[in-house]
Amino acid sequence: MKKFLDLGIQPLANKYLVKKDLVNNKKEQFYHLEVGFDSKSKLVSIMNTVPSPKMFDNKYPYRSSMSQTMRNSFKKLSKYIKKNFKPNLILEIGSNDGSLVKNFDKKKTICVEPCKNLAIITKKRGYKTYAEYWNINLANKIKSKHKNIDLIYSANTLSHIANLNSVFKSICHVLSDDGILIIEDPSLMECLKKNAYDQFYNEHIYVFSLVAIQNLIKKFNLEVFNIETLNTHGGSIRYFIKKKSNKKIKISKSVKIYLKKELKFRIDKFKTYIQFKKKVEASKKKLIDIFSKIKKKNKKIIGYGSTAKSVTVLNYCNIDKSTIDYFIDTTPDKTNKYMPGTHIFVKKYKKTLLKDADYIFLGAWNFKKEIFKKEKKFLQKGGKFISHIPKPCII
Ligand code: JHZ
Repeated sequence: MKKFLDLGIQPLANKYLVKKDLVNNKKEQFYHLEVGFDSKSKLVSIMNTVPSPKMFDNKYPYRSSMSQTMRNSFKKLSKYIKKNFKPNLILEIGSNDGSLVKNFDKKKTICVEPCKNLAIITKKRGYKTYAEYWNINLANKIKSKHKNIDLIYSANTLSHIANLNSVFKSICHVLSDDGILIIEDPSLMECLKKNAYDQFYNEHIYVFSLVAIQNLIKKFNLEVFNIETLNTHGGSIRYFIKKKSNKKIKISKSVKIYLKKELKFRIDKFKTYIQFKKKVEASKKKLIDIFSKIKKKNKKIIGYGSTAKSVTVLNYCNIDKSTIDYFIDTTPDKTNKYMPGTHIFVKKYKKTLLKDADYIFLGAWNFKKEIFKKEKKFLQKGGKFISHIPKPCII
């Protein structure tokens, strides 16, 4: 693993603090966020990992159902799965608050979600839910209780697990021979193109490319047979994977096409990452410059969407509550709390709060379209957003 980027000392991106923590001067956990490239496997990953139980516990705040974009994306996918694969039994790894499984029959769906506060949601809705981490022990347990799992789905989860060999071994163990594995995670090429360095934080241990996924899964006699590119989370890839022994499914042209694009982009070369690092450092300077010019004019800035990504940006660029008064967010477990590291307060989203601001920092830049539609009036009245993607600018 060769290091190419240093994003400084960072707090855990989803560890929100309450007032008592600040009063008692509670010690937050920090880690050094460095990103590296493995020239053999072509994997890009953070270099200092945090143990899963420290990140995914019984207070995990992120909920995938908080955006219309994600709800629509899951609904569309569920229709596609039903039509094309007609699965007997679906297993979702990292089911979060059930935004995908709610589109499927309770009797035909199994959830795996280690965050107990989220697992309880799908359990209460009647879905069989294992509130455990995905590993071979759990795979054994599931295999002994459920037969013929022919579809496994996992969105924005596998990139959060350090031991990928254990991940794929466990998947192969439970997936039927003619079963399908669908995984979905941010695309490395999109991340590099958009200069989205904030895709790196303690939970995003990996940002995958097709090249790296292919290298990883071939050891397990798995192969990608189709690729879909998505606009979600700043540009994601949906990989459709099968066992090599299953000859009934043909490999779609989409795989070769995407691979060609990645290689043309030189995703497999260390030099590409050195160029990225330079762009990231320039982006930091520019963003700090934009903020300081606005503050010199005594204007008020608030943040919109208290994302894990914005925790990376704010801590990397040393932007704190002297610059951003507060954030607004719709997530119940983030509001009335303080953001990790910077301790910027998060208020419950209310449209009227926007009137209060001269500028809004777009923490949830990946939902720009949805948010701009929702806040049309603010924009029409001359309200300005600040975004750091793809380049720091005022919109
Ligand atoms: P969003 C999380 O990352 C963490 P984050 C995790 N590690 C991961 O991989 C991705 O998700 C998938 C709010 N919001 O999805 C809700 C509004 O307030 O970009 C969320 O707090 N109003 C699991 O945190 C945040 O913005 C809105 O209208 O970077 C969006 O977070 C909308 C649309 C969102 O993920």
